[in-house]
Amino acid sequence: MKEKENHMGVSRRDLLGGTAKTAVVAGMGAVAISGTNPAFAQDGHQKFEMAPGELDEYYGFWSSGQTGEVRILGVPSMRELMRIPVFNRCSATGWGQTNESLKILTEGLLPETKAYLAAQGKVTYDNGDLHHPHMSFTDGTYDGRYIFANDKANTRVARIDCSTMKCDKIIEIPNAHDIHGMRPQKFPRTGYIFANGEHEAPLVNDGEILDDPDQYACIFTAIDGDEMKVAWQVIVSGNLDNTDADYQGKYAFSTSYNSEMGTNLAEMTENELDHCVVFNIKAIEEAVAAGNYEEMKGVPVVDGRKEANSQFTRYIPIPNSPHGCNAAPDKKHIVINGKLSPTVSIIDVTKVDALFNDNADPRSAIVGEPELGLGPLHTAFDGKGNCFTTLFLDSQVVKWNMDKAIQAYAGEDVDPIISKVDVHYQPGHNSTSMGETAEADGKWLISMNKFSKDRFLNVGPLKPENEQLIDISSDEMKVVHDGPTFAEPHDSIIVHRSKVNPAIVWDRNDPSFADAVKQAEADGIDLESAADVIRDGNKVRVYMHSVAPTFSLEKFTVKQGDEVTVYVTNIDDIDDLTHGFCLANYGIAMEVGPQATASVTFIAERPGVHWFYCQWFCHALHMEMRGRMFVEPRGA
Ligand code: K7E
Ligand code: CUA
Repeated sequence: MKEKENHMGVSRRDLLGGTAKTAVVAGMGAVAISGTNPAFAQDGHQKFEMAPGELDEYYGFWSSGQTGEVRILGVPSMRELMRIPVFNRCSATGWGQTNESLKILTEGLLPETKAYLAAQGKVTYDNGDLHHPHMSFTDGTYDGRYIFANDKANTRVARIDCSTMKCDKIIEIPNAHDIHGMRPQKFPRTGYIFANGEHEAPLVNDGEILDDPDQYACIFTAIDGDEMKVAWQVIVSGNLDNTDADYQGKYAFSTSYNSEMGTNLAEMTENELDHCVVFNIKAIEEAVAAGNYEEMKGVPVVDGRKEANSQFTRYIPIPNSPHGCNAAPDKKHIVINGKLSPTVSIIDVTKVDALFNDNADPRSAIVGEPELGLGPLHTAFDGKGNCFTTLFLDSQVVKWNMDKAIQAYAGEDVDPIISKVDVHYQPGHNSTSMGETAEADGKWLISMNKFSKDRFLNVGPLKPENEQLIDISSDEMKVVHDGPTFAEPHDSIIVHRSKVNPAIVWDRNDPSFADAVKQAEADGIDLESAADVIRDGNKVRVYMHSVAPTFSLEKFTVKQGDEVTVYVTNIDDIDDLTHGFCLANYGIAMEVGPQATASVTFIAERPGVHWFYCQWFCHALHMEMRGRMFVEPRGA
């Protein structure tokens, strides 16, 4: 586990007195993960409204779909706390423009992608489709190190460092197409990130094979989450959708639709049964260690297709085009959500060994298949034996009991369904507090609904989506809050705040600006006291530091056509004192957090006087925090 110093100095909050201390006195300071806390009780349901200054019990990490970022919300208040740019271009922070972010956005791209982008006059993509943010695990629960997230649009996986809450690595996945389902290994630790390539394509996709779907395949990928490198891949039959890992560290499970391997809707939905692919991690690791693989684009690839009959995979038939894949906190069951079937299928992981060792009938691992309603997509858990499944077509969430579903499947006359609640409208993912870990605590459920329709003021043809907060502390689920959000939070996780411990200011040794530190050393510059301009041919490096409300350089001069790099080091060392550097009419703006260095490179093609200013409000004299760049015209 990576440790970072948190600079727990004097904070503005401490100085302001009041709220934080009052909250501690009221019992919010150190919250046990389970049990009833009086600070969170409210008439008839759990308390979800936070008074001004009150802190939430949980961090929510939200995807944003085609927006490409990760969002942090406070749960249960549903207040949006922060946005973390990942696959998108962010005007406020300079993500996608600063040298530090461009390094992260470009270093993991494949050579052919770089060539494609270069032909577009770009160095990186500026869109993404981020569906699934999930935290790293140690021993079956969140460990607060990282958030991982997929990009379905451009086949990438990103990592967010939870000490800074900034993206620190992005890799493109070779051989696969369009990463969709993605989950971290739960045990013994993360470990691997399992990532599903959703769309099938020729294995060598160089144009040699085109309209010949028989030669297409899908790829399952295991990424080393510490190194952010692909460890191995498996070729599979059918399209891969969602995935999850067991609590034993033995298997990963992926839902797979289109077992027909069709390319249009009619073909893809023909079969009544599709499947869940089970990946045997040890068997794959042993084959890779023994050299029994094919290397493709530098990655070991093994053949786990149905017809290959290997020890790498098993295919459990599931009705029909299954979607969500959710490991229960009982550490024993995996719930596969039927989508086009009104059922979910329950896999008992203790019965999976026999599928590999004794070639048992794959369906023998199914121990329950309750019929829940129309369009089951995803299931979450309360840690008390109950499950919550979204019903897309019914616009409901159904609460059902795992044991009773298993008893009913065994022939007993019991009804596993406990209750249903209407949600508004068409839910996709749902998530419960700590629900994808062994520490599921059964307090809150978020239903992430694809349509809000009439729930909010009309804002034109494009409407927000609607995430509803549901109190699940009793058998009757209560919708207590509507939360409109912009496109498109597929998925979220709700992490107890005791698991997350972000830094207050940046660590001067943070690797994200190590290149700037190295360049400054080579130039003989001390970044923290810099006010220098270094000319190196037609390259100019401008070093300045900021301390509210000033930049250390009020002006600097370059020549038209120079390649200019501006390095700004924010030496303010207290919380919440971010500066910015915005160079007007040059299209440049970046955030510089306390104790961080940020840099940006541009060609000074515009002669004249150009103001730069701080665009993050930092001080009563923030407007005065500015300076001039003089650009001498060519030939002057
Ligand atoms: Cu169901 Cu991309 Cu997780 Cu959306 S996927 S709902
Ligand atoms: Cu510095 Cu605003």
